[in-house]
Amino acid sequence: MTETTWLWSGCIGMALGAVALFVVGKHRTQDEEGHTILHVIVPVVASLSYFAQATRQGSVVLSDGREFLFARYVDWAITTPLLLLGLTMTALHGAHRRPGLVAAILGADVLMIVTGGFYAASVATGPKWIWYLVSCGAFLAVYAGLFGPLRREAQDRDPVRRVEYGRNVALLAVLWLIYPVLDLLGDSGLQVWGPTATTASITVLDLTAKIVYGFVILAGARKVADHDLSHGHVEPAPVSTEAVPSGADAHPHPRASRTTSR
Ligand code: RET
Repeated sequence: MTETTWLWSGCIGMALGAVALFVVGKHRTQDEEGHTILHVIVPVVASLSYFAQATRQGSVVLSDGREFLFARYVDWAITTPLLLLGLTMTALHGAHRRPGLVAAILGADVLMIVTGGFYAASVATGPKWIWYLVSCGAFLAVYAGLFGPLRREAQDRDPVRRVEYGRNVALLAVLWLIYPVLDLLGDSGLQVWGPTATTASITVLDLTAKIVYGFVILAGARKVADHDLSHGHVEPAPVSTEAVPSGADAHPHPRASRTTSR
């Protein structure tokens, strides 16, 4: 298969995956609705990025003759924060809690992708490896957030959420670890293999990290929603939540929140 065929496979695979995730996704609670929306948007963005790459609108030829597929990094800059947002929603029972922590994890992630893009676009060797190291530093900061404070938050929640978070973060961490290795060995880095092999392996990995991972998350979100609904402490998705003062219980019983006096 040529590089372009791989790119078209990514475009079509992501589009079909988005439709499948949309069909299986449910909206019974705000949490479940949030996960469904996130895991449909992610492959839609990726499909468009693969379209741009396949039609050569999402790439430029660098002065050393390599092709820099910048649409790949634009895709990752949008989709990786969305995937992490899903994890924070599970750990925090809604991403509105600890906004500073959520912003730190998502901010480090965007920094990782942007500096990774500069690495891939570098022609001069010195700056290239500095960008790579900075990107890896930001990657470590993301992992520190996920396995430190966010995991502690998940452990303080109900057993269903705790198990969901543990499984999801482990799967995400393993899949994401492969990206810097592939990009290092590919044509942006040590050039152990060429552009076609790089694109082929990244396409397969992307489909796994977005579509397969999306199915796993939506199945888990269904279990969490079943648990929440059976305990009766969630509001249905279309009902808006009331503002919660800092430090107050963010999930009072629906009836209790209605009787709160001003
Ligand atoms: C780069 C190269 C520089 C060093 C590091 C990288 C990490 C990239 C990652 C990408 C994840 C992408 C996903 C996309 C699909 O959903 C930029 C390759 C650390 C972790 C999950």
